[in-house]
Amino acid sequence: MNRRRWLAGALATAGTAMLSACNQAGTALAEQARRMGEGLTRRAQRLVVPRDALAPTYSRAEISPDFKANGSIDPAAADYRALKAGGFAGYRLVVDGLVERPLSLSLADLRRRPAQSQITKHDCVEGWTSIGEWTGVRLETLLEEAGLKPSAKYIVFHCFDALDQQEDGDRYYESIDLVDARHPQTILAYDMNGEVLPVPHGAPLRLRVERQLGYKHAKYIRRIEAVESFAHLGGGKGGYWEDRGYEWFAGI
Ligand SMILES: Nc1nc2c(c(=O)[nH]1)N[C@H]1C(S)=C(S)[C@@H](COP(=O)(O)O)O[C@H]1N2
Ligand SMILES: [Mo]
Repeated sequence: MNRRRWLAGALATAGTAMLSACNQAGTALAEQARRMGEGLTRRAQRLVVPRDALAPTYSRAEISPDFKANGSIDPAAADYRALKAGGFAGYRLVVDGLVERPLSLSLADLRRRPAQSQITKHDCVEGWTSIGEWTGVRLETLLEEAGLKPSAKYIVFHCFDALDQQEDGDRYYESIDLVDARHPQTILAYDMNGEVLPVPHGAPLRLRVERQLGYKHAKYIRRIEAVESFAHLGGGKGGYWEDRGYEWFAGI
């Protein structure tokens, strides 16, 4: 965190210095440096706002007509395909691990719990954003019901999909800490833009963790596990993309 903030500040300063040095010439390079500094400064500013601050929300009119679907868009796993063929009637969300009362909930069960909607901007590291409306149940509601044990430190999301679409491929997973898990905008979404969540966007259930970059928003969730450490899962870095070099903390 500190190193990143320092780097952002240093680059922003370099950008400004370059801008004044090239002021006369007004080169495209200086303009590029200035814009780069601005982008980094904005991210650095958002990183210093309190972790529980709300992500910005938008109006219905601002919803993207063509929200991009990214990563897995139609999992090939046999268990997923069987559930999809049955309209997800047989789907159960399992909540287990370091909890007092493990849960197994159907989509109807989830829809019976208090619903929350939010219109937010999704921010992917690949450099695109889209605005969408998400409706679902707060993760905190389910964690309260299950009763976290005091040793629980992280919440892990186990997904149905493997990006290589192989039955024995590494399945997507993600993890967040309890600050993000309890954040008021952290929901398990079953609807998108007022319709049932479509398969390309993670049907039947996906995470929205609005203060984090796109890859933290696990789609196709099959199981939520409370853990003390994620060192024993996958490559040990806390997520599918983290195991391949992405940062675990992707706060925005
Ligand atoms: N299970 C699963 N979740 C995932 C992914 C994925 O490939 N599989 N891709 C991630 C990435 S990189 C992004 S940007 C978002 C894309 O969500 P979208 O398809 O609704 O745009 O999902 C994230 N969650
Ligand atoms: Mo992404």
